[in-house]
Amino acid sequence: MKSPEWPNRERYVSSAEDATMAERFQNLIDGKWVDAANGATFDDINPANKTDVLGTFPRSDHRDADRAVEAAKVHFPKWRRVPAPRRAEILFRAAEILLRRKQELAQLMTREMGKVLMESQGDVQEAIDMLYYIAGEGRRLHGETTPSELPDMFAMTIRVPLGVVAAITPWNFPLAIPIWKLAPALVAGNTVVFKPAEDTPLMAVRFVEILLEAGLPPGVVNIVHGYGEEVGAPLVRHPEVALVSFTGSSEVGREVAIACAAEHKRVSLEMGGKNPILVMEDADLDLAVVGTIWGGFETSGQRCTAASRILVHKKVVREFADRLVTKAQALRLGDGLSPSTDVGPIINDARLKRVHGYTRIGLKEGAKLLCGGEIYREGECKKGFFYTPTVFGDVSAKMRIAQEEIFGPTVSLLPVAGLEEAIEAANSSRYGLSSSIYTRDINKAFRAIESLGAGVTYVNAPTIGAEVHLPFGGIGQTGNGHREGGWQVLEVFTEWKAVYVDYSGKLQRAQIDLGG
Ligand code: UN1
Repeated sequence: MKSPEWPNRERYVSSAEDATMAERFQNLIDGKWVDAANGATFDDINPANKTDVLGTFPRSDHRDADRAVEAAKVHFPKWRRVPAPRRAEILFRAAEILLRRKQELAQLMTREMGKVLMESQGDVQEAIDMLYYIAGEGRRLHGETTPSELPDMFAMTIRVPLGVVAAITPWNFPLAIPIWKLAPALVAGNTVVFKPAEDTPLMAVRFVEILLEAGLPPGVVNIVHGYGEEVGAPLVRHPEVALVSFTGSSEVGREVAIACAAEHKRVSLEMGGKNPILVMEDADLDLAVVGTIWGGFETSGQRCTAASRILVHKKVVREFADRLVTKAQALRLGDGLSPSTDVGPIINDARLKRVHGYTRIGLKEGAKLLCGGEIYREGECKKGFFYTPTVFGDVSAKMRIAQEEIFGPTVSLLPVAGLEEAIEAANSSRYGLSSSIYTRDINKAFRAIESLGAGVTYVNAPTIGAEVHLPFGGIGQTGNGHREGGWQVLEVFTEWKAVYVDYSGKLQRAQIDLGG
């Protein structure tokens, strides 16, 4: 079978001096912390200060993936027999530990991936919320009962686990997204091989340590660190992996899906977004501006839910643009641990260059750069990967900057003549994750709710901030029909089994005995 073509990325390699100071971390396989089979390592770098190395981590390959899957497979029969309420108690206890350690973990998260402390606190809180919510499912995991067409026959459905789950997670929500996957996987009785993003391996280690402290038996969750093309790809292809749950780019997601198709395995994909905000002529413009700032520039725009296309009614577009630019220019870039920082760095140098590349593309396409558009190297920022919050005006729906996911602090303004045109432009994207409309007109709001092609729609609120007990996911090239969050996530991590119990004591033939 052709191996997936995982995109190669440039990576920052620290000097030998940095590396000797850094703590050395390991994979977790069958309850034991171990090096990669090949002994190779990579560095975990603070994007606000590239001389700050958080640790070195194993650069695993297919041998480590094999071992981790083998361990998860061995522990599956025992783990699935632990009653679901007991499995859930472990998640509940993990939530309690996270709550106690929230500040410390948030600080570490900011150091590891850059977003401002308040947002890291939000990430840890989202993880806590999900653990509590899914822990409740331990006493539900509902199936159904339904009448049989035959007498003395009991019919019901139950949920059963799938087996070994591979969880491949991104760096932008280093705790919340792994927990979106691991919590439902575990409550349902699956065992896990967890491949965290190579940009945030330390948060993954801390989280799994907490699960162990909360009482998770060894071998139920295994971690393999490393790069997608080296350890992610063999993990996805491994025949003993029953389900792959992946969050990342649409390009890699496609390769994951193709590899899963070859083995007929279930795959849940959560991928890109190009999320629109519609600003109608009757909108509260101040509210729409602060919503755009929050949705477009938080996490430096590095969210799959980030607002990146703002479709503004022509009558108010100039005023909206002026207010937005004033606010965007006032945002202070810096280390996310500093209380004066509004926007932190981009995750790494390759991503920074990519974001800047889109500014060049926008200019070439004829969009008007209203602010930002620069790699920022002032003062302390010269040690990291910073990009100035960027607003493009006069953007049309077909331009690449209005179609492609930039995953950076770049917002495009598209003037529109009214609601119908705004909806049409919004839906001209290949993605469909989040969406929003600012209006005071209830009719327009409901028209948008009904018509926007997205898995999530907000009214008078930005595109980010989904809560854990509602289904999260998108249409088009954002996903493949599955949802995370809500009870709906259980549809990913369980199989349905239909059960018939015949208490008649004789052979009963459905469709035949009672047929006319
Ligand atoms: C993501 O960007 O990958 O709604 C997830 C939000 C967050 C989750 C974002 N709760 O923005």
